[in-house]
Amino acid sequence: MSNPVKRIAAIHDLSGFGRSSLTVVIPIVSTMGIQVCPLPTALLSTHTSEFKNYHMKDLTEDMVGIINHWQKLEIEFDAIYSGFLGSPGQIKVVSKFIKEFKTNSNFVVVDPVMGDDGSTYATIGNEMILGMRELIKSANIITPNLTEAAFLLDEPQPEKMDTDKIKKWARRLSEEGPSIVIITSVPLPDENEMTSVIAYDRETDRFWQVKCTYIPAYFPGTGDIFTSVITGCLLQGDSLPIAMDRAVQFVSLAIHASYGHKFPLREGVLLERVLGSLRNPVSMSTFQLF
Ligand code: PXL
Repeated sequence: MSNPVKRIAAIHDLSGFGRSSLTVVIPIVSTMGIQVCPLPTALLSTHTSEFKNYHMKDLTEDMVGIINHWQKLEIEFDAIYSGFLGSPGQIKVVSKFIKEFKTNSNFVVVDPVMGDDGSTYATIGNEMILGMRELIKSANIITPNLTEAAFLLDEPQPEKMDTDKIKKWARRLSEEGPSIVIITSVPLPDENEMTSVIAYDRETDRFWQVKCTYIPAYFPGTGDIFTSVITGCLLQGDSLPIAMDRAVQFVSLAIHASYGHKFPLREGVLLERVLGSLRNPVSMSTFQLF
């Protein structure tokens, strides 16, 4: 019997303040009509970007207890979606969870949350990077930003990106396991005011690109917002390029709705002001074959 509404397991931290991870994943995926079952990886007072002296508790042991109970209940998920992980040891727990809950009819999205803008987040060391390189092997879809793609491929952080190089990177990441690789924050060589998202779909051997205006403001949590919308769209039956378009448009809308206000960027985008737009049908798309 299929679930009356689609259901995902969401493996992310719960950061109380700052609009990232579970505090954005749950409202976004729920608004898109999909049930979210959180498997929290860590409990934090805030996310780790631009906040100091935050409280953090690793929840690896609790994860094992939750997974054991879910197995006894024989819960089935339509997708498994992981993001920020609390410690290297936890990556093994997540891999085991994926092995046990992956079926022929669901899919696994791994957002290899490790850093942005050329550097890692405060809690991400070399062991976490090595662990993420392993974890992406069990994913169907991965959504690194350009910084994370470089860490996954053990490449130096790029200053510039050309079409050939980004295509090679996406193919190489796909060879590790995921059949769909979506890379965000890819600069465009000749267009300074624009940025882009590119995707490679191994089954069709096609590349897709969505361009958008670059806004010079770093709001933490936008990567989580992006991948939450992608996951929701694919579960709703959208094609990959339409899912990319909707995710780019939603993140852009959230940033635009926030940018003109005067509040610290570290508090994240004003998600609550734009969440309802996820219920609108797709009315515009700008994707291109690439
Ligand atoms: O948005 C990614 C993210 C998730 N979780 C925690 C973070 C960050 C980014 O800073 O610190 C705890």
